[in-house]
Amino acid sequence: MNIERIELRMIAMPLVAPFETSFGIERVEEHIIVRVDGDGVTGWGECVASEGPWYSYETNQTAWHVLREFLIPLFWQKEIAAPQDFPRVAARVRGHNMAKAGLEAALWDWFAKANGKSLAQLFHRTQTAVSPSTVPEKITVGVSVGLQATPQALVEQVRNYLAEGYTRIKIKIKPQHDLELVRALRAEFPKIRLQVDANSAYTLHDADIFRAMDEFDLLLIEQPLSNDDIFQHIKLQRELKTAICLDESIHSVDDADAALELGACRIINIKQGRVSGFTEAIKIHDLAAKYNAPVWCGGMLESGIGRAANVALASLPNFKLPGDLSASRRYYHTDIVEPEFIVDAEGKMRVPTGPGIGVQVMPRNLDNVTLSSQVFRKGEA
Ligand code: OSB
Ligand code: MG
Repeated sequence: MNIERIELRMIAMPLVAPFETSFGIERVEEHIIVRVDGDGVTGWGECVASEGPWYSYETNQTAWHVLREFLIPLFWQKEIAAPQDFPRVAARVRGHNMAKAGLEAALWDWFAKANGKSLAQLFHRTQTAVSPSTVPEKITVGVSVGLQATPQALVEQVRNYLAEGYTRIKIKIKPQHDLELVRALRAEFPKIRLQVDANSAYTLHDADIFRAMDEFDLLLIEQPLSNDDIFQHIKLQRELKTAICLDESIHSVDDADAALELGACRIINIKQGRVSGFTEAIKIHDLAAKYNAPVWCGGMLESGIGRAANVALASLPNFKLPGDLSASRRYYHTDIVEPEFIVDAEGKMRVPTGPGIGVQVMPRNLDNVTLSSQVFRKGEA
């Protein structure tokens, strides 16, 4: 891969509405955008770390530091032929999966464009769960709804999303704001596809709460217990009819193997950033298929750059459940790519077909949200 220039940009994009989870409230999304250039081709990637170490230990500052001081210099040192080779180079750095994934994503976009393929086509060629697999025109998507001031406000918010076409609703829960929310939603919408996400806010002492959820026919319960845990989730899953889905606990295909074989979960939320990139994400997708375990694509409130690549990933055959991939306007008034992502009346989203991420980065829009930037050139480090 003949890349000569890498640019990092810190961007800040105000959300259309605050997004509250058990670990805090986000009002403005700060992410790092990675741009790689070579042979007249530009690749874009988004690093999904955020301002604070709340969802994971990584922050934008640690990701920038690890990219600048370690990952970019390692990348210049080792010649690689394809994005799948990057994890071997990056493995010298322990952890910092989001930093790794940000650069890998830009390499995937660059490589796909250099080969005149869409990311979805490339991912389909890479996966081994079903072969050969073909890229669908559209995928079914869902929406992740943050904690609201009251159960009534949540019901109204969900009603609006259902009216927009979404056919799968995920709500955030936290201690004292759990069963009553599920009960209120089920009273109003008995048939919808509904799931909950606790973002690690509970312990095994709360098992009764999750046992009580069994009667509400949820698709899954996402990450109820501690963020790196497998063992306690095994104990909880044994007690429940409802499937546990792990998010925060899965950092690699090896974690996924342990969790699925030991029964810590039956479903996995795949976020490329959390697992160090699309290469590892596809490995988890393939492994889960061997266990007959469905996966779905998580989101980190990405801009259109990250969303485009996630939609391509979510088009793979074992993404059997709708992902947290919502319309651009659910997150931002103005995105940095065109065209914006839209959800149709059936709750589906088009998979981009153009080269690479298949959407155009708008330079003016990007400049408008850029807080700082730094350029790195081959031979300079
Ligand atoms: O746990 O899935 C999560 C957003 C930030 C951090 C963690 C999570 C989320 C979401 C939003 O649920 C999903 C989206 O991008 O729509
Ligand atoms: Mg989650």
